[in-house]
Amino acid sequence: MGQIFQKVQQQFKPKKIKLFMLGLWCSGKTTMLYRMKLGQVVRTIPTIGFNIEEIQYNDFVFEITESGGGDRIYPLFRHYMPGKDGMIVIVDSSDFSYQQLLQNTFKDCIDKIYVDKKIPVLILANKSDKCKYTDNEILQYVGVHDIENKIFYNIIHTNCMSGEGINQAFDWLYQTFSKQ
Ligand SMILES: Nc1nc2c(ncn2[C@@H]2O[C@H](COP(=O)(O)OP(=O)(O)OP(=O)(O)O)[C@@H](O)[C@H]2O)c(=O)[nH]1
Ligand SMILES: [Mg+2]
Repeated sequence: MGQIFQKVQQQFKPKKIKLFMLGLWCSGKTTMLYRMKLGQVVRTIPTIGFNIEEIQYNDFVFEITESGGGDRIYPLFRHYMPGKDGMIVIVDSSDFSYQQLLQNTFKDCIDKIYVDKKIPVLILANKSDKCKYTDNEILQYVGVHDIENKIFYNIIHTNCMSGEGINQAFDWLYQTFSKQ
């Protein structure tokens, strides 16, 4: 009886998906994390250390980690990756500075967990209210084309202030991880 109860409980237990949210300084990581968690805009200061939150969506719990840093810290981001199921890459779509740093960090993070199965990566073209670039330019800035054989990706335009794109982002994550 206990075993049956345990099995039933297991079936209704939300599935936990662990994601690392990568982005350069001021791209809107912390604002996005709390917009996703609380549905409201929080006032942020540059993050020292990291934030981690669990967000329930249907029968999934997305555990999202995002970290502050700087050019000397980003190369260490790969150490956040073990145990992660996928990534969210958040881009300030009005500012394409430090492309090499972003691309190197992104590639290192993917290499840290890639074995033989494509890793789901959701690219959030954030600050869509100020966006100056096409989807293809944003994907090129992030460097997806260099690692296309290792990732399964999508791009969604978001605006943390209005909430644009956030439901779509959850839908994509849900659908993607439901198939795994
Ligand atoms: N216009 C606009 N501003 C945004 C948007 N998202 C975030 N911001 C602003 O961008 C600034 C930086 O946001 P943060 O969330 O602190 O950025 P971060 O990536 O966590 O920065 P670090 O912690 O320094 O790495 C803040 O002033 C936010 O209010 C957006 O969609 N549109
Ligand atoms: Mg922050």
